[in-house]
Amino acid sequence: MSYKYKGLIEEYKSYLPVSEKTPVVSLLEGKTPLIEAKNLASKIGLKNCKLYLKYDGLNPTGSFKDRGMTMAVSKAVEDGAKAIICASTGNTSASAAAYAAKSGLKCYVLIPDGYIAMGKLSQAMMYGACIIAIDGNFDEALEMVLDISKNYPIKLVNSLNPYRIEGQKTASFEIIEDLGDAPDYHFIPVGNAGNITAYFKGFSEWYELKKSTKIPKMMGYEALGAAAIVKGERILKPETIATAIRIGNPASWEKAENARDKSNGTIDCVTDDEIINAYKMIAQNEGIFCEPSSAASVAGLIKANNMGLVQENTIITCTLTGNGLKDPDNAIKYGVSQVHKTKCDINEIVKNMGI
Ligand code: AN7
Repeated sequence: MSYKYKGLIEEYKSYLPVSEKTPVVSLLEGKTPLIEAKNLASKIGLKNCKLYLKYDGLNPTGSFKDRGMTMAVSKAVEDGAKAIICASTGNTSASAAAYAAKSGLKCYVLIPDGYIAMGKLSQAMMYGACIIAIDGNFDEALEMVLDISKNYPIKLVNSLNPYRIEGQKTASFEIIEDLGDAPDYHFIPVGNAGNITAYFKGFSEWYELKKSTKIPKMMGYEALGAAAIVKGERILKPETIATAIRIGNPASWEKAENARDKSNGTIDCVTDDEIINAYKMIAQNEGIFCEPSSAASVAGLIKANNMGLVQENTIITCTLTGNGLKDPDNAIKYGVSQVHKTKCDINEIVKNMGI
């Protein structure tokens, strides 16, 4: 019998707060590949560990946000909403705009002017969202949209919307299905802290249902210049090259600490240099192009391994949250190789090939 994939709500509906009446808005998100990364594991110097990358940049709009957005938008339509709104460092706005286009809802996005990657901005523009670029950062934009969604009939689709977390937890289910069990460690970037919250929820729920034998240690990584949870205080002017996680007051702060504590994991931070190094290593050794923020998971793994926090003979997963094509400017700036410009002359070309 043939099996046709219908998106993650259909796939996992018995684990999600949906009913027969929920009008499912789907772009066939989810079911992203879990790719074994042997070259990277050996470059990092992991001892007899199996390393897998959950490449969530292969979702329909190029990031994990689609997992949450299919739920948030389906439930918004079910509730009779006519419009949605979010603050975003880029990926949420691209995803919200796409699902709004699919469902016919109006979409408003607030972004920090000048601090979102070009691919993400181009997506929001093409999907037809109303885009408002403020002279403030993500945290200030989030305060604004919270206020607006309280005073106007517009549904908030940031990860404070619980349906977002519900949709995003399905990534953990997919990992357990692919591995046949939960991993020992799960590494993940932390920005607003919604995704680490969602993964922990997914891993916990299936552990309770005995679909896995353990809950992985949740290993979350902020960028050093935006490391509010690590430092224990709100960062008023967050700064990092990884603009997706340029967030100084994470909305799911306590929930992320809970995930860390209940799983015996850690929340730490990585420098921009460590992020760029991991970003290049992933592409160069595995042929997988993620955006800089996503590489915070692998940068975290490298740091944790160097600190002796990663045990031998274990199974490790890292989420790559967004596609590298989102941010062509940083790829070109930090490219592993450079472009050789030559005349269209065979001798010149061969010389440049270094042969
Ligand atoms: C590629 O789009 O916050 O810790 O507004 O785009 O759940 O916030 C993006 C976050 C990691 C952090 N990797 O996830 C937004 C936004 C990528 C991201 C994160 C984001 P959370």
